[in-house]
Amino acid sequence: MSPAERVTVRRVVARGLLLEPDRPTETAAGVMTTTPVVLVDLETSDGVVGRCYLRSYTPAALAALARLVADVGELAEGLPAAPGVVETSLRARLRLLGTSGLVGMALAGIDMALWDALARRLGVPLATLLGGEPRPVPAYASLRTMEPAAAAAEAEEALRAGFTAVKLKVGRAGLDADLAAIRAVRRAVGDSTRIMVDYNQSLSVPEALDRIRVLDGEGLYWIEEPTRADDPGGNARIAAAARTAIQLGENWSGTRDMAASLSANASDHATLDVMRLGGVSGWMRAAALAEAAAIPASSHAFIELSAQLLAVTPTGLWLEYLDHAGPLLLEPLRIRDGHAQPSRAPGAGLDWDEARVRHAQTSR
Ligand code: SMN
Ligand code: MG
Repeated sequence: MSPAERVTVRRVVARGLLLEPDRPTETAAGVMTTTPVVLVDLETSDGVVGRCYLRSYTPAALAALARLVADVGELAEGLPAAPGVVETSLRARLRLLGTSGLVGMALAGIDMALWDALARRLGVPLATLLGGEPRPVPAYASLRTMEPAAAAAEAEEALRAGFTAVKLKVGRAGLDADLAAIRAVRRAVGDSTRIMVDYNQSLSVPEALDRIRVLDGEGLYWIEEPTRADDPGGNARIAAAARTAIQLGENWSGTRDMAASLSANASDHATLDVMRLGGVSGWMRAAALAEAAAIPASSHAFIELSAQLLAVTPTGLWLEYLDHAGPLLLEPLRIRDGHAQPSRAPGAGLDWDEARVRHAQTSR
């Protein structure tokens, strides 16, 4: 039996934190003034600790997600610390409950932490363990504000930080409001900067078809989630009618959702969310689907892990820079010349600044 096989899962510790970012994140689906995250520490029998974090999107689900990670983690205790073995075992034991939603997120957290532990044990960055190398990855700045003047100012900040592409959230009001924000950002960044927009599923298909006739004249790089993410047919109608590329994927719960969307030709780009897809294991399966479909794959949030994973994604394109856990890290992800610089330390670069974690725990 190899040393890696002798190593087992000793315990999983989950800590729920409600972070207060320096500015809220505004979307057509609402304003997020806090960032609910679950820190996952997975200890193995040889003392190596794999780490990751999850997001529950709303404080209402934070305690439940943290508890699920801890309880599902108990089911993994004693199993070989091998992601594939643990995933197979846990999915089998949770089959009657179902493994989407919060359960899927908890399973993804355990998978991410196991892969981190594996890379730490072998002393290599995750990208290296997966057969690549931690190379710089082009990144776009995901703007948090939607109001025209504020978004324009934030976009200028992004350019000063070296980004060459920005994403603007739209869809909270009518087309005129969308255009006012798009044109304010365009004036701020000029014609050489790429502008993506994100509707966060806020439009009906007819409304999306109507707006896109005008948006096609705005020189946008992509239009993200114009309508419900669980309507591949509706998105396919929009993608067929639009001249601008359509982006989908952050809400694919696993690779079955992704396969259904790809077979419906629902989008021109794919967004990969490492938590929703089922962790590193799910991402690698999704990356293979994207290659088979010859569709560009960009990341959603989870910037540190995504920077490692995009380095080994055949059709990998953009990293979405939307930082959530950076204030808790000893080494936040660095951006240079518009590129994310994946950690070259063993694992995925997620080491907590425990003093800041404690402060975050007490400051609520
Ligand atoms: C988004 C989703 C959830 C929270 C913040 C932002 C947005 C994105 O859809 O693509 O970042
Ligand atoms: Mg989005």
